[in-house]
Amino acid sequence: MTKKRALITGLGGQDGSYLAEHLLEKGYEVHGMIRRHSVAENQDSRISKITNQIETYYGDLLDVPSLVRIFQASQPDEIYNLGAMSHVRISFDVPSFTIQTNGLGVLNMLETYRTMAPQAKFYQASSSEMFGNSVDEDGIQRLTTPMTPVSPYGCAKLLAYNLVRHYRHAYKLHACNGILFNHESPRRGTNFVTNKVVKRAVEIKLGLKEKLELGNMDSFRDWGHSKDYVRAMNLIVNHDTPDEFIVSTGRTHSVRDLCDVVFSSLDLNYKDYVTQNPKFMRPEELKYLKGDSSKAREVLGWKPEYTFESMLEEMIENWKEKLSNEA
Ligand code: G4F
Repeated sequence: MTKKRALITGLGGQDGSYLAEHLLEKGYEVHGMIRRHSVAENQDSRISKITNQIETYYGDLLDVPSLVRIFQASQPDEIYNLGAMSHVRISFDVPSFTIQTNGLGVLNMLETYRTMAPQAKFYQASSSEMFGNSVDEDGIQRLTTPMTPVSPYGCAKLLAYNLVRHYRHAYKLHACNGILFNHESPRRGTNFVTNKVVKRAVEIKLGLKEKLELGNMDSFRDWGHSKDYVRAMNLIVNHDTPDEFIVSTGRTHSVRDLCDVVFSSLDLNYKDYVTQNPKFMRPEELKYLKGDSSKAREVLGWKPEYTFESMLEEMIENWKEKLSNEA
């Protein structure tokens, strides 16, 4: 039997790398787009163990000739568009770049898909940031909750979300949106709050650092594990009909709770170490996220394997292992 061919943009990121591993395990032929990084080692640090099993291409969502070349070479059956400017706070600093990459970049992907591989299935990495501060009366975001984004990142993701729906209806394409709530792992960048807190707490425990500076500690997030969420992406794209799905744990914690759990598990009190620095605040903050993923659970049979605590434990162990030689 011929193998299914998957094309992943954002291959070198947290989700791209876990998705590639998941699809290899499922017997796929995996192709992926990576962006050039001036430090070559950083370009493929998350995929170094699998580079000999996959095809990688340099490309960019804003460089249509590169997309055409990659579609021609990979002949995809499934396309996972995970490439993006993924940091919400930084999107306020580079709003134009963010709107171009996360909005126009998706249009470029959809046009290349429509013209070169319309028989393929398409997954778009949509985000809970699209909801902004909109929440139902019972404190939950669902597919019917209005979307009122509060960052350039969220605005661009909402444009992309609507483009995917439009292309599905207008051109009868199998194009899907996964609305993923926050998802983390040891591979998370250390400028996102979970891995920032975990890394610094372990450094403090080992005597390598003294303080942790954060922004808003009173926002709430629905945090899951990236490994669980990439499984959902594959289920979403392979569902009979192209559709929208929320992927979330249904539990929410504040940044303060996060600090408490992480520092306590190292026998430390976060209050002794954490200070607030306005530098890490956002001009407008999304205050609260808790997603209803019942459709993904019922229709796709998806459920997360990690809990908030087991995910953080894995991240703590990762930093203990990496940093213990430096102590
Ligand atoms: O970890 P964060 O930067 O994630 P954020 O902004 O929620 O975005 C992530 O989740 C989205 C899904 O909703 C994705 F679409 C997006 O790509 C990304 O993966 O911040 C989480 C919370 C925020 O409320 C932030 O204000 O933590 C707060 N926070 C407090 N201090 C901080 C810090 N965030 C960061 N990054 N750094 C801080 O020092």
